[in-house]
Amino acid sequence: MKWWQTAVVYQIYPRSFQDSNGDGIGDLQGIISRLDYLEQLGINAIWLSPVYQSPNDDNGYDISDYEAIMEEFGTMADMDQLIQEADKRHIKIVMDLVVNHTSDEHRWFIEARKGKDNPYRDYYVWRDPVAGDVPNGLRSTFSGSAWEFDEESGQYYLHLFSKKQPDLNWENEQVRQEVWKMMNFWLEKGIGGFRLDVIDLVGKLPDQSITGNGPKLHEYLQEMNRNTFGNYDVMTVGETWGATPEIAKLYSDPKRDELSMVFQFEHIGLDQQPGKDKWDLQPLQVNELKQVLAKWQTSLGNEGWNSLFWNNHDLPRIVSRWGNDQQYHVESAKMFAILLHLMKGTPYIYQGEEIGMTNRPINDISEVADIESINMYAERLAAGYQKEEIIAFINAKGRDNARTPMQWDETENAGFTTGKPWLYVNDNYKKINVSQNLTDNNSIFNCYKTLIQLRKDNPIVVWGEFELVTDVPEPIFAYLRHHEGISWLVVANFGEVEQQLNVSNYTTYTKLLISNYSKIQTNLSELILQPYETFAVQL
Ligand code: TEU
Ligand code: CA
Repeated sequence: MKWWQTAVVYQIYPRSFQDSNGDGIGDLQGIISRLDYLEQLGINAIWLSPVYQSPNDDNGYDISDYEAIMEEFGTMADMDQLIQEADKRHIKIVMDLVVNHTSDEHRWFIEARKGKDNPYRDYYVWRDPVAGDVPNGLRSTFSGSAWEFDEESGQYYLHLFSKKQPDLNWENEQVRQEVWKMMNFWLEKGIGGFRLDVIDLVGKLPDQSITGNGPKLHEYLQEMNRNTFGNYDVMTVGETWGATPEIAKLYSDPKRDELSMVFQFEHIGLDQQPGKDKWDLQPLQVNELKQVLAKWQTSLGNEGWNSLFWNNHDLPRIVSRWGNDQQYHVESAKMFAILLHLMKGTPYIYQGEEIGMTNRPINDISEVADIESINMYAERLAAGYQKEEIIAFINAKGRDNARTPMQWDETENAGFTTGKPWLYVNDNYKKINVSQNLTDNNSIFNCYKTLIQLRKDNPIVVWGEFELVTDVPEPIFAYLRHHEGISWLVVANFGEVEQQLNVSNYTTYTKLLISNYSKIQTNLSELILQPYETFAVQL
């Protein structure tokens, strides 16, 4: 058994969590001041989005020095203090490791750019023009070609994200050595592990237009494990878009000595038109969601470990996306919490999720901060889309939705800052905030807290076998967990109309574990479920 199998992780996006000095930007001292709150919630680890030195073209995911802290966030002394203060509360700090690319302002790239003979040239991916144009059709996730022309040397460099995020050349052994050295610098500080940004891309073969899951990917990860965290009791979670259960086993089978687990995104893409971009939506089919999540729950066995999440800093808020953030705000937020937290795997809570923070719609592109949305807007405008249409895409899927400042209380700027926040605060902060959640026994926060406690107290939550209940109407998501002769049943009504059903011939139960309605179900063979009604019982 590993500590991270029983843990609950909380993701902090530092820029938007808590400002301590009134400059409108969240910082490390701000996080330290909120550790008691996180301890009260009951989480065991914090995944800290990047805090390294960065020109912030992509909010810290463009790193110019891996061993320095972004000035706006504080100092290395603040970082050391955060690790210590978290440790006092039995909370580990998991660092974000962004090593598919650096910033173009990183010393390595500044050198590399000086010319073909520079010793750092080969740290990055350079190619000659083909017929006076880009080497091939590879596209950047942030719109446009993935190749940027460098006038001085007459070559192109590869950037799968922004042009200020040149891709590192992992085939160069020196690059790998530099990365291991940097990782050990952090491990020696006593961190709790790493979340590995777009790690599926590091084995890329750009000439063959292969980006994800390249042939040497797992070789590199085994080398990384041996040279760095393999020697520590830490957790590692890889961000792997496009992973199937078979691929996830390659990463997380304990026998292979790679990672603890991966983030898979199959469920997250279900409302996207197949083969199209993230902006091109289709309605979610609850049956598909059930199938996909059940498949992941049952297919890893002992050859892998699941991560469980609905939200992160790249995704719209789940309560706005697949729930109802108005009439059934509390009910649907709790439904997502209960459904996910009673599954098998390590749950991740994204800041503000535990109080039901919602998307914040915009009216005009001038309100947008995120490079992904800004670039997409320009590209689709040029392609003939209407402004209103593109704004609707951004309101549905834009990353700023999840990045608005944390709503702490009903004072100005939601208690996030005494200055001008770097990104607008959601207008609903007077209603949706931490202080309100802490005073209300039936709050979303208290639902999360109860779920975390259930996980701590009941091995069935961590280890139990998962079984999907299939003989139910489409909007009902029901499953069983089984462990050492005990069974739990979780039932959720994903819809906004009342549902009548009986589940799997059960009539009674022995214990009600959690529910999001105050009226309690007594007879399992005659259930009448209200909109988003969700409960869990021990049979
Ligand atoms: O995200 C990877 C990634 O592919 C995202 O950009 C994703 O495609 C998009 O947001 C879908 O909604 C990671 C980080 O989580 C993200 O914040 C970074 O921008 C990106 O890598 C580059 O480092
Ligand atoms: Ca600040």
